[in-house]
Amino acid sequence: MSTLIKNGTVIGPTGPYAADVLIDGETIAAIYAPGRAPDGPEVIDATGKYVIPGGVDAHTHMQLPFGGTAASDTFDTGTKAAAIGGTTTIIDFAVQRYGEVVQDGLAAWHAKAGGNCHIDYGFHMILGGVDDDALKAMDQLVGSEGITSFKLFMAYPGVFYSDDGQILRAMQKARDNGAMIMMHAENGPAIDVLVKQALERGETDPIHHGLTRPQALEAEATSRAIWLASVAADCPLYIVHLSASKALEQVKAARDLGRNVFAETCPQYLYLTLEDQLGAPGFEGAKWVCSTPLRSKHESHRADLWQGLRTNDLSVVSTDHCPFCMKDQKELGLGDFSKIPNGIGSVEHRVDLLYQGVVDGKLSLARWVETIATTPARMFGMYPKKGIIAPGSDADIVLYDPHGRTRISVETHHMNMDHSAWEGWEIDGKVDTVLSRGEVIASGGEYTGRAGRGKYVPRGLSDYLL
Ligand code: DUC
Ligand code: ZN
Ligand code: ZN
Ligand code: ZN
Repeated sequence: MSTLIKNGTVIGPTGPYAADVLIDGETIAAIYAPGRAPDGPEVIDATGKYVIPGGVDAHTHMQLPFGGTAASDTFDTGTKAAAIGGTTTIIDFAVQRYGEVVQDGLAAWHAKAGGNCHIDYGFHMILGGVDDDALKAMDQLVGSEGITSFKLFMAYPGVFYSDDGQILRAMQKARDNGAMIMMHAENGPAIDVLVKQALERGETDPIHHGLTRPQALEAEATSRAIWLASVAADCPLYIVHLSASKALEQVKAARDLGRNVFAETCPQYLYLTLEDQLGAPGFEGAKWVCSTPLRSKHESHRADLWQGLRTNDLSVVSTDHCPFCMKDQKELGLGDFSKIPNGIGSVEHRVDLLYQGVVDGKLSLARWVETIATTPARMFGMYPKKGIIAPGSDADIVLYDPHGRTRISVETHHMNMDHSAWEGWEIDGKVDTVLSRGEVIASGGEYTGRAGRGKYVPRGLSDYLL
């Protein structure tokens, strides 16, 4: 079956251009100058709309077991919400727990996601214990499982933490097999000292989560990860959820030296602040507990992050979607902020929130599409199947209405959360129609997809390998 998306403005890597996009089955067949396409196919009229590649969210945690509970979105609820918000591919994180065989961890995540996703998905692998077996498993995952990126944690001692020796060994292996190392860069042992001291002083409410995770400990870990990667012959390194100016300075300095270092940020760090959390009554601040934490509005973090997106020192915007309800989940940390499960859910809103950056003059249209779709696809070996409107690519396409408005609220969102970190926000722009592999799965606010239609995407090596 073929479909023609007509009269729209396609946003490509070099900017906007008027074109008609012909879809044949699951892929894009051709791009025509306006009005030049042959008659025949069913037409979707995109007059007044931007035609952009479906969003690629390279960092989500559906149903992640964490903090004595599990992230509240399943692969079903979370990928449906993503789809409605214009994201047509996610890369979630399979987890190897301490002491577990890496491949067993991966199999568990395939079991959770398989048959339940509304959109296509891939996996990164979190290594919970770098040893000889895990290093061998890295080769196998890169070689035959389509998993070409491995996340390590410098934070969370006793949960996910790797020490510097383990990190170096994993980096050396990644240098050999072409994989990307993704780093949660916060100095966990130092944070744990600050947390213990705060609790001993009776500082138990949610705001102390952020206050015990100062930017120095993000910058130090970022710098250490960059230096360790240099010792591993410049293994490709991707810093996840970068939130702080001084961490960005480390990435920038490395990139200015031509180093193979990349970073992402997330909508929460571009918009929300520690003061939003501080202003919330009682335990409400728990809604904004995530790691890395929100930063103070009195420092230059948000402006610096937007600038980093413009200069490509920040390459990608992903969500780190890791939702927990207040009831029975965030509430685990009543009386002890360190027991609040960490995470904010925004997989449904990333495309819209970043479009607001275009309206506010902080990003060009091309850069918007690059940071939310094209670069994540290229960074993680899904390009050109994903992330671009081009002949041969999957017909994952969003018609975006620049004149629409989006109101974010728990009343209307589709994520399985009993609150929103963005409650009441009204922003410019609106997702109008979403196609995933040629199928219209959302249009005009109506959802028409189904669980199980999303497919696992085995990934290749990063386009950004040196
Ligand atoms: N940060 C979060 O906020 N949640 C899950 C894990 C992480 O690193
Ligand atoms: Zn992390
Ligand atoms: Zn307090
Ligand atoms: Zn994460």
